[in-house]
Amino acid sequence: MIRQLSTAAADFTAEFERLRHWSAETDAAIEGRVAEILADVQARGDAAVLDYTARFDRVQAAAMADLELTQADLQAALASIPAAQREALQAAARRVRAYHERQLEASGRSWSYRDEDGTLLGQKVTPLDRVGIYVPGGKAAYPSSVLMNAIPAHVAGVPEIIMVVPTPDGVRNPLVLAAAAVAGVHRVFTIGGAQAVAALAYGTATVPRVDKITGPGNAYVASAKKHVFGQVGIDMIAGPSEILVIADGTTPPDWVAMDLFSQAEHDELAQSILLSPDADFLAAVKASMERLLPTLPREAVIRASLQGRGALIHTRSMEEACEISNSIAPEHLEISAAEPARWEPLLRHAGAIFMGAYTSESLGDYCAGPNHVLPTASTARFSSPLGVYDFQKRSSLIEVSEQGAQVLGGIASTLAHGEGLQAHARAAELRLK
Ligand code: HSO
Ligand code: ZN
Repeated sequence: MIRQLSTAAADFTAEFERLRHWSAETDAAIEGRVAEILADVQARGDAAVLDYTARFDRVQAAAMADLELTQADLQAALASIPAAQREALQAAARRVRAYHERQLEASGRSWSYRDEDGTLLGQKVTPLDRVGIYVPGGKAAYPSSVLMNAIPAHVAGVPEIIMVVPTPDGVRNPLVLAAAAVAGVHRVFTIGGAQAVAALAYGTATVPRVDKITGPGNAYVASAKKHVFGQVGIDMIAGPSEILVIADGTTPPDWVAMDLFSQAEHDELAQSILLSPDADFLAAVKASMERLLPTLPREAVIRASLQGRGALIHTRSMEEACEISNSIAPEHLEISAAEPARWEPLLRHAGAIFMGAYTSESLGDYCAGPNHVLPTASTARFSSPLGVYDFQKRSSLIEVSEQGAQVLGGIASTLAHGEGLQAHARAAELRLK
């Protein structure tokens, strides 16, 4: 069901490299199709979006306005779902909001100072004017992802959050719409695919052009986001989900087995890896996996994921497990150990670090508070979770005093002459007394 490796084995490096390799093969056919759709929406606007929505989602509408939901629709969806679901969405939203409000306070505020000449220098932080959130329609329609995208935008102060969500055959997902109500989404259009990304990126008569598009999607959506990047901002192109667990052998094996399954059940291409220096524990987890897997409805997806990209790795030590984890830079990293704080300083690259036996990754997916939109495919080496900062931008502020102009003018003038730029030099010199 899952390969077993040992760092002490002679073939470990080769086996490990094979495990690490994953290519998001870009399908030329998809790229070409997406380029056509984008160009068509850019040229024909609403009419093109309506045509594609009729063709791909089998939803006929006379006008784009008919594909926009009202706040009353969202509230009706919220009222329609079971009370337990509604309360869980609200509880999750409160925690996610509280976390992102801390993020805003810690790193999302403007600052400035005056130097010794009275010159003011600073950084002004402003929210984006308008953002678009893509929500997939089919099997990957996660209400939790609506919260994770919209709440940081809301906390950042974005005044217009526009969600697009396809409704194949006109079927709406009430949980997704309820989550949009809870998260404070301002407008919702029931469109999807590359045509929805194009509508958000270029704007149409009905869909306003946004400044940034976030949210997951299928290969067409991912390709469309790549194409429009530059015209608008995008969050990231997320790959399949990944979990890496480092265990010291003190966690119940069933817990670890289920945590590995939890990401494997997202996708046949998801990756689940367990590292432990305790061989008996690895065997116990393997036994748990064999016993528990047949009890899960998504058994087939999990099995394919584990067979394809999963591994149980016996390491020489916890330190070595941490090194291997750093070389993978996983999206989710569980340090399932009695003293997680002892190992945490050794962990440098991960989208999110879950510490201790009680911290199942799934709690982070829904309601712990931090964002579940995380860097995948080793990009945690250089990128961060989706956050308030993704919905803000920074402007530098400079106000030079008369005295400051005397000091800076000399420096700037000298450097400008060095670059052969007379107007620059004279602009600085004119202000010298
Ligand atoms: N683990 C997924 C997020 C998610 N899980 C949504 C359940 N629902 C990506 O990190
Ligand atoms: Zn998940």
